[in-house]
Order: sequence, then structure tokens, then C-alpha cells
Amino acid sequence: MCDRVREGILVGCGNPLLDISAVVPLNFLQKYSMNEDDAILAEDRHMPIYGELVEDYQAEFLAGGSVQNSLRIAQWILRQPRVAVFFGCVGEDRYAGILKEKAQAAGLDVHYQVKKDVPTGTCAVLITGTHRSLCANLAAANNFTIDHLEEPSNKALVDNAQYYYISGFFLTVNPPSIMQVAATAHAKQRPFLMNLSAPFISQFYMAPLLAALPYVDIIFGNEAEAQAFAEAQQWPSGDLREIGKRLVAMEKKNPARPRIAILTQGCDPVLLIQQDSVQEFPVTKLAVHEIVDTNGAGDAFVGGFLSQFVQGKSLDVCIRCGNYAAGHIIKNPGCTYSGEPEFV
Ligand code: 26A
Repeated sequence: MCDRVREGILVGCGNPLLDISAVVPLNFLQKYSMNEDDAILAEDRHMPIYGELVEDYQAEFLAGGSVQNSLRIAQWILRQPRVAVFFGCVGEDRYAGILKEKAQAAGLDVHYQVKKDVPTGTCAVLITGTHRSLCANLAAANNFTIDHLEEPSNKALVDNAQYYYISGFFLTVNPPSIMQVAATAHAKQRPFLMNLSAPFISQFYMAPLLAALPYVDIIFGNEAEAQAFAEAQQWPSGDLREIGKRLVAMEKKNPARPRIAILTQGCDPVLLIQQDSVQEFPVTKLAVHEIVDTNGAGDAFVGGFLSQFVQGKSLDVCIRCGNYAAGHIIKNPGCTYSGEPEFV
């Protein structure tokens, strides 16, 4: 059992999305010019995907959205409600109701901004074997505005937190909110954590990413995301360790707390990069028959990490818990868990 943690100690902002998930043949991806393990924003040409998944592929509806996933997993491991607070924008519809119910059942303290007349966002999850390809139709999620964080009760929640986590995905929605939370964290000398989220963030949203990065104490990413960042920066080496070292050496507002990079690489070891040191943390490889779907594995890793980080545990424990959580959710559909957490 974990020690008790203060309510509201962790605040996250992100896109609350309902995942519409189905196993599809490879030619379904080809039809929409998508690749295995993509994570993209839906364009007009992708809109038929959602209906097709429901009508032809027995799609399942699962709570999603990257940050909300991570916070739900952190709550599951902590077994203590309302440690984490989540902000994001939804519509006024059935999907918003499902998302809220799942988040609250996990113990999350959700404070959605509600945009009438715009549907709640969805994400198509196209499963092909052990791969998953994501196509997000942000819809209401894209309407998040900074005034939601400025409402007195929400501002108090942000001011009272000790840890802040925002995805790179949220850079596509509202960079001013990210900068405001980052500045609060900086002024109060509290950790601000961010995720590279997807290669397209480094490819198309580098300017707001670079604006936020000086505030980032811990940056998460997988190998494809780190490579995309390095390419966008025109760094000469594609070596993950070198990329990590360069990432942590980039400008930082609070140099007294050097940046840390945590880079995952599927079933290969997780890399913890601090200044010139690189440590490896092994991942338990699952047999193919144990894998239900890999959707949400990265989010669960962060959730496991956060559950320990907010208790002041060592990075070693945080990363081991991240690996535990990712391994667990891969054995379940989407970013969902079953039973009680077994991390000690
Ligand atoms: C801005 N984009 C593209 C996104 C997302 C996203 N969450 C926030 N913003 N694209 C996919 N996801 C979520 O990622 C989870 C898997 O890591 C999906 O909803 C899915 O639950």
C-alpha cells in the first residue's frame, strides 16, 4: 500500500478523447494512407474512419486521451482518490458522460471545460497485430481556452498542485495554457513534466514546443518521437543516447534542477538520461499471446511513473513502476486495467 498523498498534488491538461478501437486489416490503414504506429490529427479525408470502425469492425468504445490516460493509471496505482486533477474540453453529449464516468471511477478529479454544440473528441485506434495507429478528431478538445484555468476555483487547483504534467499533444490546442502552467511551476519551483507525444509534434509544432521546453524538468518520449525531435533540430546523430544528452542540455529556466529525459523503446530498455549519464532499465518482454493491444502503453508508463514521483520516490522506483503499468495495460484493451495493482 502506498503512503497517503495530498489531494490535488498533481495537475494535468490534455485532450479528453473517447477511443473507438478495432482490429483492422493492413489494407484499412493503406486506404487512409496511414502507417502502423502512426499518431495523427484527423483531416477531412479521415472522417469516414469512425463510422466504418463501428459498422464494419465491431469497434469498442474506451476512455482515452493521452494525459487523462496517464492520470487514470496513476490513480489506479495510488488507490487513493483525487490525487490528480485533470483539465480538458469536452462537448455536452453522451461521449463526455462516458469519459467523465470512467475518469471519476478511476478516482480522477476532472474539471472539464464544456463547449456546447461541439461533439466530444474521438480517436480511432486501428489495431494491427501488436501495432496501433491513432487518428484523433479533437473536436471539442480543440476548444480549450486559458480562461478555464483562470476561473478562481480552477486557478486555486493549479496553484495548490506540486507537480504538473502536460502532453506535447496539447501544443496543438492551447500553448498559452501550457506556458501559464509552466510559469506557475517555475515561480513555485515545482516540477513540470512534458511528453514529446508523437513525431508530428516535433515536425509541425516545434515553435511552441521550444517555447515550453526551457520550463520542462522531465521530458518523456519514445524512440520515434526522440528521433523526430532530433531530425527537426537537424542534429547529426540518430543515436538515442546522444539525442537524450542533447535534449537535457538544451536551455533551462531553472539550471539548478537539470533536465531529465526518459526515453522508452518498446520492449527494449528504458533510458534515463541525466547530464552525461545514461542508465538503462530493462523491460519484461511479453509473449505475443499475452498482448491484447499496445494502445496506451506509453501513457501507462507515464502514469506509473507519476504515481511514485508524487510520493517523492526515487527515479529508479518511478521508472520500474512505469514499466509495470505499461506491461499491465498491454494485457488489457486500450488504456484500461483489471484488478488491483500489484506494484510494490
Ligand atoms: C492531439 N492528438 C493527436 C492527441 C491524441 C491523443 N491524446 C491527445 N491528443 N492522439 C491520440 N491520443 C490518445 O493517445 C492514447 C494512446 O496513447 C488516444 O486517445 C489514446 O487513448
